[in-house]
Amino acid sequence: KLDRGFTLWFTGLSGAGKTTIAEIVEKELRRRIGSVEVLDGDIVRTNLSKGLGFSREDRDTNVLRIGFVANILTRNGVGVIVSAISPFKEVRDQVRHQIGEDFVEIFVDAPVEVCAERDVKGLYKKAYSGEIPQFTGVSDPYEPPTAPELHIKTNQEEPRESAARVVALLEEKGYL
Ligand code: GGZ
Repeated sequence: KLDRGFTLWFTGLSGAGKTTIAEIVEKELRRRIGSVEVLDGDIVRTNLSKGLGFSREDRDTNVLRIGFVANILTRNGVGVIVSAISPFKEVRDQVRHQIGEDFVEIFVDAPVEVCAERDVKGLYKKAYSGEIPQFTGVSDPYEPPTAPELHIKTNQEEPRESAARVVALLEEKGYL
């Protein structure tokens, strides 16, 4: 069991690799600690944030809801893994402030060209054609973190290496 909870907050473009890395980290954490919860933006949008769109206001609402739940869980000794684009710095910092020192921000960074090249779900094609408006990195802003606890460049290392660096950081911080 954990003495202290934490929130690992993965931020970055669609297709940068947030969910892939988060899934590997989740497996490792489940092996090592009792209580782990995952909050993925894509999934939260089908329940807690159902009906929200992609305006700045709706994205901020979505991110604050995720932050609210993450905070409650963190205070109760859970290891929380969030993966959400969370493109706006101001609201990410608001969540950081709420959760305090147990907030661990991880910038999952890949150039938009690389994400568009991967185009796992075919969303970039639709974004560039205009079929999907307000698409982050294409027709909507992404504000990178200025001082993340970890900066991962997914076009320069494998998901397993990235996940190992996340776990090492948690060890360093005394969570594991
Ligand atoms: C960005 C979009 C958009 C637009 C649909 N912009 O990579 P995905 O596909 O599977 O996950 C993305 C998800 C974005 O949800 P988040 O909750 O992470 O976003 S935010 O933090 O900004 O609230 C993407 C898909 O939905 N998607 N339309 N216009 N991503």
